[in-house]
Formats: sequence, structure tokens, C-alpha cells
Amino acid sequence: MIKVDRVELYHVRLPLVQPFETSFGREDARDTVIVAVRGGGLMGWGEAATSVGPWYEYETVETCWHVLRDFLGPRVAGQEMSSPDDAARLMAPVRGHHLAKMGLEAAVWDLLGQAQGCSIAQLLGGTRERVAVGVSIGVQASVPALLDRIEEYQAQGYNRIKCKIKPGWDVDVVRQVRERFPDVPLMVDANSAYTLADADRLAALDEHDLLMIEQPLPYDDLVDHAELQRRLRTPICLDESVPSLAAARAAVALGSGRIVNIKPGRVGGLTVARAIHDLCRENGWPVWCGGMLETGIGRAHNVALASLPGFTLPGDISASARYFHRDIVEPEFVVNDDSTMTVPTGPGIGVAVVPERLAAATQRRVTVV
Ligand code: NPQ
Ligand code: MG
Repeated sequence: MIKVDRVELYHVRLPLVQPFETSFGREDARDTVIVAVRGGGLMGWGEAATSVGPWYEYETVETCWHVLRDFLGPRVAGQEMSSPDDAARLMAPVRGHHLAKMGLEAAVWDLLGQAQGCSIAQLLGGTRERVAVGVSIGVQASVPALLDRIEEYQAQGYNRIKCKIKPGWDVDVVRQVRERFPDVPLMVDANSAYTLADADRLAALDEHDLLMIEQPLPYDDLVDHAELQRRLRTPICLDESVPSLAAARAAVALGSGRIVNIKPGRVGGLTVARAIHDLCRENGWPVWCGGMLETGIGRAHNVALASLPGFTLPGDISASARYFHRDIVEPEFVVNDDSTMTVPTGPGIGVAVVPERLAAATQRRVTVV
């Protein structure tokens, strides 16, 4: 049992080493909200991996700030926690705002892990010491630039490659990637850039032996995803279409795909993320851990989640250096030369937040008592 004395929010901005471009836009820096909870002389850390605009998710830095400061923070501050489920229960009356909820729930996981001397992977029931990882590559200026990028990442240890696609940057690009790298474990992510009217175009990807096509259709259209899956040989992986356990159940029932990308932020916490993992496992759907360009804090929670047994496909969990000149945690996350990442074993997130680096990246700060 540990009492949360206070909740602190940090709006953090870290420049990206290269801009990241998807079908929904392009960003040069990461703006996220870091959440700290103090209690029992300890400090737990979480990340609401939001962004400046409502493109990937409807949440933004401003909505996370507002909802954490005015609703979620006050519900958790001053309360006794015996398990992270207590935090999830206290936050449940707030509808939606999953990224914000994950930030605070994750901080409580870290706090309780530290108090109990357990890593978050241990608390979750993780079974792996290393998790398989890959790299997600944004839309590039040209195909040769993309091929160079892939080569660069392979040299850094990444095996599985994910390319972002959008209309005008899809079948032809994938064909050229396949010609150059015939054996690379390859997948694509459309971030909802297509409709069912593009089914033939997407079916043209079938011949390129992709691991999966991620989120081809709109985020709320499980029925069309099911229809598209019937027309494709390549497995569809759902990302944006699975914001909750209920949505995962619907997707399985409808056959809207065959794989789920689980991001603890998108689903509103590690507790729900684990429940979706369990459901998928019972139904024979492999899962993998997605990423939202998190700092080392969110990254630590992702790595812990990916140590669960159903995470049988490589995650979008890359080294800190893939995104940032310098991460705000120590040690930074690195990729091993067999395309794995080692799960931290220390208490809580198992890495230390470096106060000077956090301070240097902080745009504003507020305390919720
Ligand atoms: C995805 N992530 O799987 C997301 C998309 C995403 C690693 O491909 C700022 C800039 C925030 C880009 C959050 C990866 C973002 C972002 C999510 C991209 O769909
Ligand atoms: Mg995705």
C-alpha cells in the first residue's frame, strides 16, 4: 500500500533526429506529457505519448494537460494504491482520453514496482528477457532514400522493417524494396489512408510476401476491415481500430484482421493492454507492441509489456537513438545485434530519469495535489 502524495505533469519537447512522416503528417519534434507520481519517498514515471495535433489520436498535448490536471490527477492524488488496478479503477469514470490515462497509470506501475522491488515486466507477468524489435520508417523523399535508410537500420541491428505507405507511395515502393531486399521481414502501415474502394490496389501487395498490412482503413471501420481481409492473402494488423478490449473482441468476432498492434497508450493503460493480449492469445491472434515515438519513459513501459508471452512478433520498439539525439533516461535503450532489446530488470521502469535532461526538455510544468 502506498499513498500518492502528488502528481506532476511535464510538457516535454525533444527534437527528432529526422522528421517522421506518415500518411497523416510530418513531425520534426516530439511533444509529449510526462507524468510523475510521488509517494512513500519514491517517484514513479509515466508518459502520455500524445502529440501537438489530433492526427494519430484525437488527443493532443493540450487535452492531455487539461484532462490530467483537472480530472485524472485529482482522482488519483491523495489515494492509497495497492495495485495499478486501483489507479485504473479511479480513472475509469473519465470517458476516453486513453493516452492521458496511460500516462498516469504507467507512473503508478513504476511507483509500485519500485516500492515492491519488482520490474514492471515482472509485475505484468512477462516471460522474456529480450524482446524482438524492428524499426518503423516514415515516408521518404524518394525510393533510393528509403533503400538507403533500410540498409542503415539493418547495419544497426534491426531485422524487421516497417514502411509507412499512402496512396502514391505504396505498391511500386514495396516492389522496389522487395527487389533490393528479397528476404527481409517486411510490413507496411497505412495509418487509415485507404478505403474499401482501394481493395484491388492493396491486394497487389499480396505478391510481395509481407508479414502484414497495418491499419489500411478508417479507425472506426471494423466491418470494412473484415471485408478487406476476405479479399487479401496478407494478414491485416489492426492498430487505430483497437482502442479497447471491447473493440478487440469485436475485431476477433468479425474477422477484421488476424493480428493486433497493442500500444498501451492507445488502449488506455497497461492493464487493458494485458487484457487485450490475453484475449488475442486465447483466440490465436499474434500481437506485437507498437510505438508512438516515446521518450525512454514510455519506451520502458512498452518493452515491459512486450515481454508477455503472446507478443510473438517484433515490436516497433527501437533504440532511443533512432529518434532522439539524447534520451531523458539513463541508460538509453539500445538494440542488440540480433534485433532484440533487453528488458530492464531493475525495480519499476528499470531506467533512471536524468533530471537535467528532463529539465532541458521541459516547456512547462504543473503540480496536481
Ligand atoms: C503507428 N507509430 O504505428 C505509429 C504512428 C505514430 C512508430 O509507426 C508523432 C509523430 C507521434 C509520429 C504517434 C510508428 C506519432 C507518430 C504515432 C506516429 O501507426
Ligand atoms: Mg500503426
